[in-house]
Amino acid sequence: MRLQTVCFVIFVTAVFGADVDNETLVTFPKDFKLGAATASYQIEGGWNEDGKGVNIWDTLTHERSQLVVDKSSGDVADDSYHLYMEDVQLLKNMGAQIYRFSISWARILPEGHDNKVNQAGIDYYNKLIDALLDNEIEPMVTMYHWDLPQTLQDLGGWPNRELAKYSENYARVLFKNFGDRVKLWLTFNEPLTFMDAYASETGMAPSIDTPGIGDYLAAHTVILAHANIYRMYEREFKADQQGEVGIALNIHWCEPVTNSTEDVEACERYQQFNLGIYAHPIFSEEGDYPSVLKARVDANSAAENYTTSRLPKFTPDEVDFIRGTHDFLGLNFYTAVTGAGGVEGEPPSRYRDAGAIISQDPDWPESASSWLRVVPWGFRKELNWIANEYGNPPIFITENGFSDYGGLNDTDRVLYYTEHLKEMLKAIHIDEVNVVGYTAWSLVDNFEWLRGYTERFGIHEVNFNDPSRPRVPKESAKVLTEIFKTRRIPERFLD
Ligand code: GBH
Repeated sequence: MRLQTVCFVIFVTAVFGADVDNETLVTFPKDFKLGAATASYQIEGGWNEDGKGVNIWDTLTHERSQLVVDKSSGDVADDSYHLYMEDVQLLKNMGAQIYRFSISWARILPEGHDNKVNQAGIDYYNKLIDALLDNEIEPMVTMYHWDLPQTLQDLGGWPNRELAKYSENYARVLFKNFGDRVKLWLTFNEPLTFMDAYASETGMAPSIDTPGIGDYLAAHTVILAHANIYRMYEREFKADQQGEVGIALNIHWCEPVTNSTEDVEACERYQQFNLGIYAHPIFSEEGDYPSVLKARVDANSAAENYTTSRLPKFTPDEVDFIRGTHDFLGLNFYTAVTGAGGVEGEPPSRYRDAGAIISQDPDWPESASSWLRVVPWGFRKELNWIANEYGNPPIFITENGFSDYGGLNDTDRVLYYTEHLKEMLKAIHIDEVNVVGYTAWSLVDNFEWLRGYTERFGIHEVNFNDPSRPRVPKESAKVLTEIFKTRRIPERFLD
């Protein structure tokens, strides 16, 4: 940020920031959008119905089911392929303004390529989108939430750079068919998570063990794919459709274990290696990967006797092409970690390249998920870090949520939501971070990837033993309903 801007921001904050009254502080801004989120493979089922092609999660759950803790699959899941009207009804009951869902690539393009479009897939999403709009719920569409068509995996998956072109062709089919009604698009969900699917043979699909190499190749293709899609929308659709295109990135806040320079810098590197790897090329003014990422991967590669760096390079033209390809930043925020200076992890690996010892504070409250502890203040800090690093872009909270082992009386989840929303409102009203919307993860209990149906993130309970998959509101759904309808944090949750 330029010095003038910094001074202006300090001045504005000093004059207005401190002056937020208590009522404003717990109230959502007028245009702020509230709703809930899901993803295709986690809820749809209908895995082989009406011409859908096979994707990498079908393959993993069918052929390597030992990787899923309860050996379950998304074959039926919440059966939203048939029961989508029930999902719409839940959203309507809650007073949700927006629903974030994802489209199954292989349901639209069974073989991954755009030569063959599956009309039944188009019809399904048309029905869902129309039902949402009939109920005044805005659709927000994720184009890719991890369910890659198997045919494209057979070509190498994301490390194959041709996928940047195939993604653009897929996205064009979506804009053509749905862009008249869908105005909010996310190209990718959590590329940080699915790049890791190329760093371990027991990780998410496709579970390929090429750490420190395949994961960086995947990231590189995804960034190019995102930019291709954004630029193609600009050229071919934007004037007509007037929509917005973003990307959903995930990050944990990193709290340095001490305030020593080593620990503070370790957390800074953590942010750059996990968020900056995607956000810097797209959202920063200078573009390209963060310099600390380039320097460290290049140096480690040389030290490990690789002639060329394990981190692919963008050409100057590519840097310019990618820079600025955003209308907003989607943020999935769940938890925090602690960071200390030091190097651990096997060479080669992204974890080792980052040069930070990452852990969690045992005092932070737990959830059912090993990685998720409850650290609401980390949310406010992360939002400020992003606003400061990338010039305060519009941020849409695309995911935020808590896991337990099930049950309607989910007091811990209620507390998770109210505390995180309060921290987010402080970031908005006191820190003037430009947060524009929030979708809770998740509308319904669903297939939690390698954790199967054991860890529950839903605000509605689903009985997966009942063929009719009944959805029942948990306490958290009731509290969020109250929040969505009153557009403020209820008095009883304020201290
Ligand atoms: C999101 O990922 C996903 O977008 C969503 O589909 C998912 O259901 C939701 O969160 C809840 O998990 O098992 O210790 O190896 C959140 C980021 C990245 C968290 C991968 C879990 C695996 C940790 N996730 N991570 S571990």
